[in-house]
Amino acid sequence: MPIRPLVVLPDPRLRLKSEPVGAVSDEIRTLAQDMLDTMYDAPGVGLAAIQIGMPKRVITMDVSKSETERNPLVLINPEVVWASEETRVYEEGCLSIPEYYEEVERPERVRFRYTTLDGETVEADADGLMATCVQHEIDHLNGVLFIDHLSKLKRDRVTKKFAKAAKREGAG
Ligand code: K1U
Ligand code: ZN
Repeated sequence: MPIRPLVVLPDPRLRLKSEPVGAVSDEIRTLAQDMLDTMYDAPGVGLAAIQIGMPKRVITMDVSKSETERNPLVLINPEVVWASEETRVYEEGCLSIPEYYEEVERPERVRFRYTTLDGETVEADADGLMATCVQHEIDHLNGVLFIDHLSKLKRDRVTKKFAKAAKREGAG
């Protein structure tokens, strides 16, 4: 299955609001498989479709600790339906902002609803890395990046660094 190139900051596609998926078609099944392959190859624990240039509300995740046993998840049209008042801080990374990590505060636990590849609507509860990851990925579907949760100073610094690198590569 093809590994797709990752969309990286400052690509404006990362700021798009992704479109809801209607019926689960073969096109969506292929997209989900390509996303899983791309996520495992990166490697990452999550991926949103826009990170491979597809503005559709699809995310993949695998937060299992084991390197030998995979637990792939495909979430279509995911939404948070409840979030705890308690928060936790976790050092996040993003495949679209390579090699940059910062602590982000988010709700500690969430309940989320999504459609499966079988077209079933389900709800699930998450805590720990799973809760952090599903919120990070749903943010991507709304054009929000984890750096938007940081101070303006930090956000501006990293944005400028990636803009400069892109300009150098373009000139190169
Ligand atoms: O959406 C993305 O950019 C993927 C991102 C998801 C994420 C990471 C950490 C906290 C919240 C969301 C990543 O997967 S970055 C890579 C990463 O965290 C990782 C890579 C290999 C092993 C373990 C973690
Ligand atoms: Zn990300």
